[in-house]
Amino acid sequence: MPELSEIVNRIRAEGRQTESSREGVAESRHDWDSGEVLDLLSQPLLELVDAARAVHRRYHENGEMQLASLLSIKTGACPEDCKYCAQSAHYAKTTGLRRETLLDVDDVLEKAKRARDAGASRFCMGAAWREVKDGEAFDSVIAMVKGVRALGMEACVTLGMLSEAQASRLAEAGLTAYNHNLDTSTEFYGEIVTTRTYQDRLETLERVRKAGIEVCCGGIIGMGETPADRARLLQTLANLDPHPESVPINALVAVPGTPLADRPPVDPLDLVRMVAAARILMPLSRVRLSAGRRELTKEAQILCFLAGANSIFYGDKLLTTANNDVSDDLALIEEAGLSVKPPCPSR
Ligand code: SAM
Ligand code: DTB
Ligand code: SF4
Repeated sequence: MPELSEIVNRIRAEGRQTESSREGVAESRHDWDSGEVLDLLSQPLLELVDAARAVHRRYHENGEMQLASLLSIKTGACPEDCKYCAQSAHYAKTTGLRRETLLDVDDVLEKAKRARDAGASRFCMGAAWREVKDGEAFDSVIAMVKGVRALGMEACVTLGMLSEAQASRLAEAGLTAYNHNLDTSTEFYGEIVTTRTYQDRLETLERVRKAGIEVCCGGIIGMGETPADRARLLQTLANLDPHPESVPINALVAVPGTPLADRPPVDPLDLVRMVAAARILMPLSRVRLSAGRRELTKEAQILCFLAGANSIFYGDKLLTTANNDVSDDLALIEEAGLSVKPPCPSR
């Protein structure tokens, strides 16, 4: 007779599926129609959370929370007109945001090291660019990616649109993931951004995928979209094949001076619904509870974790706005009985 502990260990090992193993996931589909997704989002809350929890336990049994630190490496004066964004040049007069030049590589790596020492396993660098231009600045970003990887962290960048050749250079530098959000539904997109199209976004995502870089793609709620728009965003994400490896779910941070400054706050339970639906639709993806977390109570955050969020932005700043306090975050993770995902040098 085997020891009880052996049996328990064996059951655990059998039940455990790593996030990189994408075989045999019964729930993994890429043919959702928008009605199905809207039905899912509209389920009674506890039933939706229950269903998401079941998927989450099946594929993310280890209760690990990814801590991703975010740094704006190039702030402000962006030529795009995204209505939610503090960094658009179009609203600079009213936001008063100062334009900054690209940070030095050493400065960025020092910040990455500090984030790693505080427990972050991923370092995400954002630039307020419409697209990447070849030259000195992109060479510096390549050096930042190599440096972050050398620290044993996952590296993510979000730099706007990319060419195939630029995606390949990032892949060669060891970039783990590229963040490029679809933000909302294709139908509502034109109300939020007029300087590029949804198709432009999808094409960059294809180039990222083709270069062998993980895709980080999600959206924002609270911009005036309807439940149907939220469903369409989730449908588009879930029908990408393969699914994005990470899916950031942001609640609008209503930045004074932007056209969306006066939007009413998001109902935290709507965030729970988005997280739960994303978990069900993309069982293996890392669902990141992203911007807007500062407005949530501990209880609302824990409900999001229960519904399948297994990543957060960690550090006192997002790009230009404040984020939750790091010691509060660590206390919350401990209180919820979760553990912090260790760095994974092989990725
Ligand atoms: N310029 C690049 C781009 O647009 O892809 C990278 C930086 S951009 C700030 C990254 C993402 O942050 C946006 O796509 C959007 O989803 C999110 N974001 C920006 N401002 C936000 C805000 N005020 N509230 C919530 N999410 C926001
Ligand atoms: C994402 O989905 N959210 C992050 C990251 N990707 C780059 C950005 C949030 C920005 C929040 C507003 C700000 O700090 O300016
Ligand atoms: Fe520029 Fe990105 Fe902000 Fe849009 S979201 S204005 S592209 S920095």
